[in-house]
Amino acid sequence: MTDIVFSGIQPSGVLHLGNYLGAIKQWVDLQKQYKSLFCIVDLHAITANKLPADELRNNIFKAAATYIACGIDPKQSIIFSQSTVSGHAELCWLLECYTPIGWLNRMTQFKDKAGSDKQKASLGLYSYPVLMAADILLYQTKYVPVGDDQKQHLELARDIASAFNNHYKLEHFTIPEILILDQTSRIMSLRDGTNKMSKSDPSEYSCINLDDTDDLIIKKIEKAKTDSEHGFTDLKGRPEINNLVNIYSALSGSSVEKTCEEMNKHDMKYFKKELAELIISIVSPIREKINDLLKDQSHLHEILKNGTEKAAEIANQNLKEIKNIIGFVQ
Ligand code: AQP
Repeated sequence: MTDIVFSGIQPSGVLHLGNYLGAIKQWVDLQKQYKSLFCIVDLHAITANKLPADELRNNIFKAAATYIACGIDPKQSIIFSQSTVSGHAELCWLLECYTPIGWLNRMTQFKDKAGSDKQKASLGLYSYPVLMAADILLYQTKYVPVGDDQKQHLELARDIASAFNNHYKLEHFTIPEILILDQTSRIMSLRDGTNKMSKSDPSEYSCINLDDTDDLIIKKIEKAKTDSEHGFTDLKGRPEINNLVNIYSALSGSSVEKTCEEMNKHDMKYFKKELAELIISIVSPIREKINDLLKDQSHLHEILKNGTEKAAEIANQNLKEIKNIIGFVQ
């Protein structure tokens, strides 16, 4: 059996440069080598801030368009939305019954996202990592390409898979492995280099969205927080400039050392101009392709429906085996 790659992004907003560099960029390469499923994880998107229905629907189509615009080929990979394959929610319930509450209490993302009043957070936000484990284990996934923030959730998915296998003394679930790109595993906010770039950041200038206009990108980079008086010799203790150099180096393919050496010959204004141009050279063609694809929503819908059919076939077979192992009469 060929190894399976699975990953997903929440349609909780417009996808950004962090999503691209931390996740999607490696999906594009992996799809050539492995059977790949790229999911729009809409069930996850209702665990915290619930968007109006029309906005969520638009975000789902936009996420599909973004995957394709970034280079995911629907002929090669399975693109679909999570809520259209009922096996995700079904397996989530089954796995919850093998997951001790103590394991969930350790999850730092819940602590961050629940805010100060945890009693008001939804049960869905609390059990989010079990749904993520179900997403992965449903397809007997071998590799999960994600950003650094998902490391703890992936460890939990491995623990849950092992707990199930050990309980029935068999090797049913493939134990998934995380794939993280060292350099770009955590792209930080342009306004605060200690926080990750995030769709839900209230500051518009914290994030480069993949549908930003060229002018907006220039503005966001001009406004990006830096400490211009220090040059590029030592980046230690300078999270904002470190982040910008990291983005420059990831997009240009030049090492951080080389980038610093080159930029040391110039001032911060020059660096920001070069960085904005580089980002535009990557984001502008993506934005144009997204806008093009969005003109034909029924075509995007067809791609998603086709993906659902293929994903459900794998999921249903696995679910049948899991239910049989547990002892359900079907
Ligand atoms: N800043 C980032 N740097 C590197 N990778 C990132 N990812 C997200 N932000 C960064 C990776 O993108 C994939 C999808 O993440 P997600 O959007 O489903 O959830 P998230 O990590 O919670 O992202 P956001 O932007 O912060 O969303 P909201 O604000 O809605 O919660 C994952 O592989 C993630 O690691």
